[in-house]
Amino acid sequence: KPKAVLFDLDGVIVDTAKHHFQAWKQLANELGFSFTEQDNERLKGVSRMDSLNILLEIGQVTKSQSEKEELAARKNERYVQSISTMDESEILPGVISFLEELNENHIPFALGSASKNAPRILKKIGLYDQFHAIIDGNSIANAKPDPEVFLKGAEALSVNSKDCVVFEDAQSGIEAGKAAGMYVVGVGDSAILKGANDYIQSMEEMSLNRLSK
Ligand code: G16
Ligand code: MG
Repeated sequence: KPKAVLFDLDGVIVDTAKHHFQAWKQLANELGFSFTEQDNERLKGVSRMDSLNILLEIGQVTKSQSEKEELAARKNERYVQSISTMDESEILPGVISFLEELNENHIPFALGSASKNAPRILKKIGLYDQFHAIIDGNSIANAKPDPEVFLKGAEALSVNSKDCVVFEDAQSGIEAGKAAGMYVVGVGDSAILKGANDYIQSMEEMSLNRLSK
């Protein structure tokens, strides 16, 4: 049984990838190139500025630092606009009942997200007060696959890394969890996500009983 659980946000608790995708796609189109859903896979779990750098590389476009800051801000404004109507109906299946099971068993849980918008999103879906700690893009210096986000989560919950379970839908996040010395559950396809300890297609498949085995 784990002593603490760390959740990624985008792709695990809520599906924000589609909103990120639309905002990045619009930016790419304005810069004169196309951006596909397959391209978008490379941005999952990656910080905003690193995502922009990947996008510019795909379009083979070079920009100065100040131009990049303007482009990242423009993308974020649209993203924030697009998630403004989000509510609890967008919480992914199985999340609420698993959080209830953790509460019943007095197992604390924290958020470990690359997103600077994480607190805003948690408030929108009504889960902000549930988390015992929130480590997000504002609280870390090193983005996933660096383990910092999850190490800080374990520290905030006063639990050893080896007693933590991480839920992640991105390759960079799985690597971050493994580098932190944690047990990592990949949410998604094991053919795409490499190196996790266990795989589920959705949180509906998760239970403390499964983790105890
Ligand atoms: C998320 C997404 C990424 C996004 C990043 C930064 O991370 O998966 O696609 O680029 O946050 O988001 P923002 O621009 O809101 O700061 P995670 O770690 O929650 O999956
Ligand atoms: Mg994610």
